[in-house]
Amino acid sequence: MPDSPDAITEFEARIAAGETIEPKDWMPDRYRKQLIRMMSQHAHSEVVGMLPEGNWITRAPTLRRKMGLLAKVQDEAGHGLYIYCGTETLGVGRAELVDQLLTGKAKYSSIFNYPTLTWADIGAIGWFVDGAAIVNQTMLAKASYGPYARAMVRICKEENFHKRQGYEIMATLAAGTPEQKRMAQDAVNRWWWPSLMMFGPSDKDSPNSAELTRWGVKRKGNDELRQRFVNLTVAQAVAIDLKLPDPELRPDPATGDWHFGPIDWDEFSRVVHGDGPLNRERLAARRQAHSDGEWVREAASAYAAKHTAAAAPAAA
Ligand code: BYC
Repeated sequence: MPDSPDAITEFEARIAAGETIEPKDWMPDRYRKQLIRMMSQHAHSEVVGMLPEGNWITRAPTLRRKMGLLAKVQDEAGHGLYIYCGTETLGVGRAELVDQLLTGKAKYSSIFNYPTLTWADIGAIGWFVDGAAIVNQTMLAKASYGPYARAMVRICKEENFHKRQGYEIMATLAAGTPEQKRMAQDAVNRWWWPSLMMFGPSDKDSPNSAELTRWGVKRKGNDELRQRFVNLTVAQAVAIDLKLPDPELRPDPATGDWHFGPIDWDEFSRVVHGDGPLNRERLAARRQAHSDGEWVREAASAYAAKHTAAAAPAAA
């Protein structure tokens, strides 16, 4: 049955009054679907996002770096789990969502389809990718859906540590030998534009933004957040003497923003639709991990079933 106009009006009034929507509250079917789409995609991004960095755990240059990276990658798994739990409150199970990822039906962030070629890429991911995620997720911490917003508060705290470890890696390399500095600059050159693409298409080409904004899930548009990220990052690059690879980058006195050059939306579209540098490898790695973990899921379910049965009162 379609949602009644009166119920939708009342729901939208709650959002306009700044109320938080909780799992047992009435919500339009479309709101629920949009949240499931966006949150599950976010959870998948956290999980797939472990792969590019996980690739460097055994090759971290010092024990301190290895411990930092291990902790970060583990945090990303935790972020995925918080958000999958959030989606469960909307009535969809994690197994179904994971299946959508593994069969290629669900998206995950385009950024994780790029390779990590050198240690400096780990620095660039922390600085740019976690930096972009903080800008996006600080906004989502004010989203109208309570479980998603609350997950973002905790995630943003952890992302702050991630960003600092990445920036520190870059600052160290940039102040190191000429070869280390070249490596840092090369990583900046490769990760900058894909990081800007993380924010999604321009608002005029974003089919979901209007609805998500009306319902208070998104509080700011993709372009505004992207601009905020550029404005914050320019000064950080200057401070460690690395150059952002954009000849058009200049302050715009009219807006107070940093003007940046055009984004290659054809590349974005190719990556989002499965044809990026490592899309196939990423999905293959996730499928392999899922299959390797089958015995763990079976054992956990058997344990839960046994203990649930033991705890149940005997039938009269
Ligand atoms: N990549 O209408 P739009 C992390 C899709 S991980 C792929 O603007 P929306 C980390 C979009 O889904 C956290 N697809 O969509 C982990 C839509 O397709 P569908 C990463 C993208 O939802 C490990 C279509 O394009 N952050 O931090 O209004 C290590 C049209 O877009 C992308 C999140 O996941 C993309 N970049 O806005 C380090 C943030 N952009 O679904 C770090 C949560 C767009 O209609 N998500 N698409 O077929 C969001 O904030 C929003 O979903 C987006 C897109 C801004 C990404």
